[in-house]
Amino acid sequence: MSDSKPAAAPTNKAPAPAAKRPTSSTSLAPLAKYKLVFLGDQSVGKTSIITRFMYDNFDRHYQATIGIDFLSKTMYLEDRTVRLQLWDTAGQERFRSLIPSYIRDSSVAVVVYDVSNRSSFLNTAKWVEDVRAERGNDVVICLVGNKTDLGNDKRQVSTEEGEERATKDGLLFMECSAKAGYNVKSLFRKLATALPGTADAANGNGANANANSANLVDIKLSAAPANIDEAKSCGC
Ligand SMILES: Nc1nc2c(ncn2[C@@H]2O[C@H](COP(=O)(O)OP(=O)(O)OP(=O)(O)O)[C@@H](O)[C@H]2O)c(=O)[nH]1
Ligand SMILES: [Mg+2]
Repeated sequence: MSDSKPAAAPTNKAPAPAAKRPTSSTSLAPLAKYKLVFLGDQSVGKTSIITRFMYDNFDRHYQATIGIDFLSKTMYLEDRTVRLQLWDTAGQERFRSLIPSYIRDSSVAVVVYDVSNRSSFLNTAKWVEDVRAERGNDVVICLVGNKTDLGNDKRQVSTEEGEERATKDGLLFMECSAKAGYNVKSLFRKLATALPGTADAANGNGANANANSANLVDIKLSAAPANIDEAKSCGC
């Protein structure tokens, strides 16, 4: 039995010199960081999408984001590992002046609307305009219709209309439900796939670079089939 092996006797031997230990310079390579900013009207579900992705849970009680929240997550993709820095902005009008500097510093903008609220969809034009004004075409923009769980009777924006709008404006498109956990992981996989190949721009030292590292949370995503979250039932 393996536990019959005698315990190692205490020794006064000095540890092997560091120079003789195996080293791997590649393991010290910095992780590519990408900044993603979440935009959209009040209450469309920006925080809920992020919370579903980070912690796989959902809170049906609305707690408005005050100012800007920051979270970070490491994603293990097939060919590389990336750290996503998620900037969750407040949809409330009174915080609007804070947002441009976060857009300026992000390589991805996620513009969210509520499929049961037509005006939130129409207002995405303004959010996309704000992103283009700060970043031109040097940015990935994804249009996201949230709250698909509400069903067709509550819907005010069809999937086709959302898709059409995204195609016309050169945006990625996805519908999801933070509540049901539908398409949320797929959304982040889509965003990760669309990230620029180099992290240089995203590693810049702009207005957002001084985020408190105490807020960083690394969660390992296990490899999952593309549609794993689509079949998940609502756990709320
Ligand atoms: N039915 C349904 N409700 C949702 C969904 N996502 C969010 N909600 C609810 O919508 C409300 C607003 O969600 P939040 O995630 O706080 O919205 P937000 O966009 O972050 O709002 P601000 O921080 O004010 O900009 C909350 O009551 C959520 O529970 C969803 O997918 N389906
Ligand atoms: Mg919020």
